[in-house]
Amino acid sequence: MIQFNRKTLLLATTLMVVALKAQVLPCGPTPTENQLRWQDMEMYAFIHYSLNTYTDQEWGYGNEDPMLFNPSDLDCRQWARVCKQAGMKGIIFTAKHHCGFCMWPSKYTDYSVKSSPWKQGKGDVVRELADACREEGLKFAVYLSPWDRNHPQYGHPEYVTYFRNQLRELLTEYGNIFEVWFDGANGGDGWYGGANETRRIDPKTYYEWEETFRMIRELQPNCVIWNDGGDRGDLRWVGNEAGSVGETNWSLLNKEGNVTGNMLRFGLENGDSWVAAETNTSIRPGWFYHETENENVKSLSKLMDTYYKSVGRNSCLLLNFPIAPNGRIHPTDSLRGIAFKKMIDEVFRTDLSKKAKKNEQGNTTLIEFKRPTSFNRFVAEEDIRYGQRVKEFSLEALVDGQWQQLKDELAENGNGLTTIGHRRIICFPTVKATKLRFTVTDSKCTPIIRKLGVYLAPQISQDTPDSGEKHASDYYIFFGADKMMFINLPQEQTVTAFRYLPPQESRTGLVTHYRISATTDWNHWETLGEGEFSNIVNNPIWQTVRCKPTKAKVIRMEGLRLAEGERMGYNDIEVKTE
Ligand code: FUL
Repeated sequence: MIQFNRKTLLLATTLMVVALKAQVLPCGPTPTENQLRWQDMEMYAFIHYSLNTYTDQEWGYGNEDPMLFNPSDLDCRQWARVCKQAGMKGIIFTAKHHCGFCMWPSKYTDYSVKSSPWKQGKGDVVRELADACREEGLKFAVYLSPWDRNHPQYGHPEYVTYFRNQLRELLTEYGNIFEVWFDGANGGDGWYGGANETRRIDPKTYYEWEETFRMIRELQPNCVIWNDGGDRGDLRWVGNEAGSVGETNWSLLNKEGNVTGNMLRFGLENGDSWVAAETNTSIRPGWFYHETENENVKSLSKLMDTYYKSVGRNSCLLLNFPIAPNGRIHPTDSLRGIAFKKMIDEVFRTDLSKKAKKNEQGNTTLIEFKRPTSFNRFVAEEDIRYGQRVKEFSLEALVDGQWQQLKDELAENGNGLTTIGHRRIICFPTVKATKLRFTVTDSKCTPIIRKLGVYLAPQISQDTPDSGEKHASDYYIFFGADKMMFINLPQEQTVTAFRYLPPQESRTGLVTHYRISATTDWNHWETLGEGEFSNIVNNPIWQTVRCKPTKAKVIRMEGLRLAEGERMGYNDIEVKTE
């Protein structure tokens, strides 16, 4: 194993670089310069903001009125400042979400900020944010939804030209773009210029990605491509929006062929292409702002858990901050984001191995502390320029003269001591040890470890309750049919909202399209709401259907469409009353 020596760091680094250049051959696929630069960013922000912010939706249908876009206090500098202080190195902005509304005055459509009252139609949110990012020293990137529920020609070849024209605007008029994000979501139905119909496309062929990728490489040669569902981009999704990639995480996939859920989560050990994992999640349950979620901003512990399960697992973290209707990041979110960064700094302030003696023999490094030392975090990094090599390692601490095997307490599978890549952080209960032994037990080629570190993370003693929601329903719930359930309230009440938490373990029984009705006499039913639970498959969080205050004794929920299976399911139900 080759390890950099801190005492002769400069000399060693120079020699090492020379030596590596001279002798070290790449082991399997290696990252491009763009992928390396991207991986070093480690954390950057997502910002979701669109007409959805004003309609309290996650997915707009495409017919929402641009007049709704009229923030009183839109301040992109506030977004950039918050993101910077939260440790984010850049911002990816939803220039266009699935509803098709453009946050910049695109030449190619009127469905944009130019048809809104905000700044008398003269505003450009993309411009303001790109400028604010540059002022704060942040990088800037765009999310351009391929699915467009507004566009009349969506599903036809003309739309692909439109999509590329828009992309060209974004890639040529707003300076350097570090990433483009092409979401794979496509629920089929939409407004489509008034057609109000379902349009099915094949994401692999319809968008003709090859040509689009060529254009991106030409216009923004330093940009990385995130693409879900079409041609393989530079980065991959991790298969969930909950904020964790697998503890085993290879930055590899095959160029051709289908990508399964397991491949997204763990990568592919013998994949032929470098496709690193980007972990995306929101600081709140939803991607867009909903007032009902103000109490559910992720706790500090949850954010730290997310950090360990993303950056600490050879991935980058893309953390979303939704914009509130006034045009700013809500104070709870900004304070939590900043606390998150402070906590990361606190945990990794002092590398306890720096004052210890490091001894290397073959694939083993022995760290000898001067005196018994308490620690609970271990960090290892490979020099991924030469490929990802380590398959498995062991970690042992000498406590009171006895060697103890350490393991990753956050691992979902096994002991978690598998791949390393750009950075692996292992969390375990505090041990007080005199020695720590790290051994690479299996690797593809000779491991190149560029850094090892040992830390003592403080306990988070005072924390806000987790973003977990209460499971408090004591209603009597029963099924009238496979796709129809009844909720019997203890007494007649005035209902203002209905909430549904879908099954959490699988997609079976998960309701994507619903109708909710209420009755006081089992005879006359009043519809409280009907529609789609957008993005419920990828992000199975609580769904809220608000309604005009309605008297009810029994509520009926119909599962008009299920993600999978024949019988609707639920994890919890809540009814809000006056
Ligand atoms: C998903 C989209 O459907 C969501 O609305 C959100 O933009 C998220 C980041 O990706 O798949």
